Amino acid sequence: MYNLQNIAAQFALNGTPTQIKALGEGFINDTLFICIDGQEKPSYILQRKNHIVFPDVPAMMQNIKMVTEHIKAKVKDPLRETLTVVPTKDGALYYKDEDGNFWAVTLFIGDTMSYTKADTPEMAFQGGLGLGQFHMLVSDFKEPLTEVIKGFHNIRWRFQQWDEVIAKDPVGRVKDLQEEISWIESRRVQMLDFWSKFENGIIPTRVTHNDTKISNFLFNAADGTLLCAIDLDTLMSSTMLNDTGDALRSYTNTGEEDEKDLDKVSMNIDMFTAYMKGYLSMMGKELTESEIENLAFSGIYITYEQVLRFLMDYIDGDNYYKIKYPDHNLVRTKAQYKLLRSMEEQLPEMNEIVRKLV
Ligand code: ADP
Ligand code: GN1
Ligand code: MG
Repeated sequence: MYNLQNIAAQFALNGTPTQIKALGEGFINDTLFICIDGQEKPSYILQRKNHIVFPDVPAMMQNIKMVTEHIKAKVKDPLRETLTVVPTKDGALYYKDEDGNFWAVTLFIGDTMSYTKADTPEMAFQGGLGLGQFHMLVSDFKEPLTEVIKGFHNIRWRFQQWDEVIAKDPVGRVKDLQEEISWIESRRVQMLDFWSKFENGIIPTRVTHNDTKISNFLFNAADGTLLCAIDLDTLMSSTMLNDTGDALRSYTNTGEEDEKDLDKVSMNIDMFTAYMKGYLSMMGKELTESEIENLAFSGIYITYEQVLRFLMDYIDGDNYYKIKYPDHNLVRTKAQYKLLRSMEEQLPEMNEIVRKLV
């Protein structure tokens, strides 16, 4: 479909590309790896950045460049402990092809593992450490960052999109989804109340990753320790609670994000404890009281938002997320709702654990 050799040739690669093959499970971009003649392992990651989802890819790449340079100045192994953007031969951070597609290259970080699910509390602990370390590394980053996706975790903005999609009902799915829609509506006020605390400045603004599911982190293959955060497309200024929230949604789930057998889906409190232990060991002293108070709730907030986004995309006719079968977004909605219910039931216990750890 694309002339990948020609695209790769635009970048300042060290050597001649042999294989260029698809990799990864992302829902938004197309991710490939590039092998270089004479090298056994892949050397680069090539991505077609989704310019419908990210309307300003150049600004997004600039965010990534600035933040990764900031991190590189602080870590021991700058080529492994964050992404390295490989420029084009002209020195640009991306290449735009004749069809208007945007492409970017980063160094492939080898001897690593990536996962879609955490299997042990140790993995969750490592995940928490990794996010805590990422937040520490960017805590003194002061340049303004472009808001690459408008209102990404802003539930007020999401409700605006939601109301429009429901009113439009472009593929006639609303009539069969009354129960699912009520899951969203019954929590609307509660979620707006939470977001108001950020809007009012009670919860502070920081540099945040905004897409902290487990597959967006690399683990060291040798010993299972966490190496670094990747998939930096959604770097923005927001609340760190987006990041703990999305990580809890991912690391504590006993099932897959799109599990069909809902009996397999719940929040595992031991994974929660392990994740928080890791995260707070890095960031515990940095957080404000308002952030600490909302740590456990952040999982509920982002899981709720994810239920809304999957359902909204289903109602909209599946335009945003890549799907593997026709009702995939509805399956995702139901699985994430089951997780949300499980988190809601365990919220008092989660809050108690955070208090003890702090
Ligand atoms: P998407 O935006 O589509 O989610 P990601 O940037 O998360 O794409 O990449 C998808 C997968 O590719 C990751 O989960 C990881 O397994 C792998 N990957 C991405 N970048 C690198 C890298 N620099 N080094 C090694 N593996 C990577
Ligand atoms: C998308 O790109 P990827 O697969 O890492 C999405 C996240 C969702 C996630 C759900 C830019 O992440 O917000 O939480 O899918 N990214 C974007 O798994 O919308
Ligand atoms: Mg990803």
